[in-house]
Amino acid sequence: MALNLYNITHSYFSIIARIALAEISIPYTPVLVNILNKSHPAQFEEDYIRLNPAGTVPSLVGSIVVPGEAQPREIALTESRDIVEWCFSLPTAPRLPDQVRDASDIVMERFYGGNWDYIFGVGLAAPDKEREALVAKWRDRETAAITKIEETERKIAAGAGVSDLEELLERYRRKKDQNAERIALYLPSLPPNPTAEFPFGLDRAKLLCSEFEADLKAAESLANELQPGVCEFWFAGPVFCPADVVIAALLTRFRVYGYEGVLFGPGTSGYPYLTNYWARLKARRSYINAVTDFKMDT
Ligand SMILES: N[C@@H](CCC(=O)N[C@@H](CS)C(=O)NCC(=O)O)C(=O)O
Repeated sequence: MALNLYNITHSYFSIIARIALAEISIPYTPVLVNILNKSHPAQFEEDYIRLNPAGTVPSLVGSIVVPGEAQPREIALTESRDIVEWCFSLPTAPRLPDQVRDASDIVMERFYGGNWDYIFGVGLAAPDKEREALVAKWRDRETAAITKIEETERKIAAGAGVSDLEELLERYRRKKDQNAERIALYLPSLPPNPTAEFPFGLDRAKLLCSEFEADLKAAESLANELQPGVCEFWFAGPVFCPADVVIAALLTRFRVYGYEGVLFGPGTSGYPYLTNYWARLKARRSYINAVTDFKMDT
């Protein structure tokens, strides 16, 4: 068995996994998990939740022949961050200078740590017109979880001889609770109640762009320090690294939400470093392969 990437085209975290895999030229078969199917969300299917206890995409599962290793490596990675780190840890990945690795780790921690969802996820994804859609999606997932909980409880009561039913039940309950927590946490501050610290939609995107502009200036300095005369730099210095993968996915979000023209279009010069960086990201082979040209058999 080779590697299967369970994912869906437009999911943020799936994009992260695909860019990382493409960047290190790791072959894989994309397998669709239709998390958007309202009546039968595929992340709730028993076989999928057995594979990924959190019932989320992406998951990277299978085996891979790694140069220099006698046996194929078996992997089952169910967190996008783990997938990125794993790709960049392979012997075929470029070696990252320590300072680049450190700078990249800081970006990764900002992106994934603590309240990432609030800063990079929901807050960005919730301009006024999306509020209802977002809430409806959470409610649909809650309903799906309840349906699966009831179905699994019935199977257990009927004495169905499947050994992992209790474990599956626990996973469905966790999914239901997570959804409820999300709704309780985010609903009160969704538009029309943004705060100055956490504005929504385009204002949030602008706040992030200002931060990224400063990050890129620092990356340019580091690139010049490590490789004097280097003409290209990435998010954490002279080498493309995990930080670039997550920022590429985030900037793709900006595009999906229609912010690209306002932020980076002709005549706008608010973020010259970021505008230039984004153009280079989009022209990169891994981005074209994983995002622009990505197609999956359904
Ligand atoms: N921590 C996970 C988060 C993955 C995640 O939330 N994926 C979303 C799609 S972008 C998902 O599968 N949502 C479906 C659900 O939560 O039921 C990772 O980084 O891989």
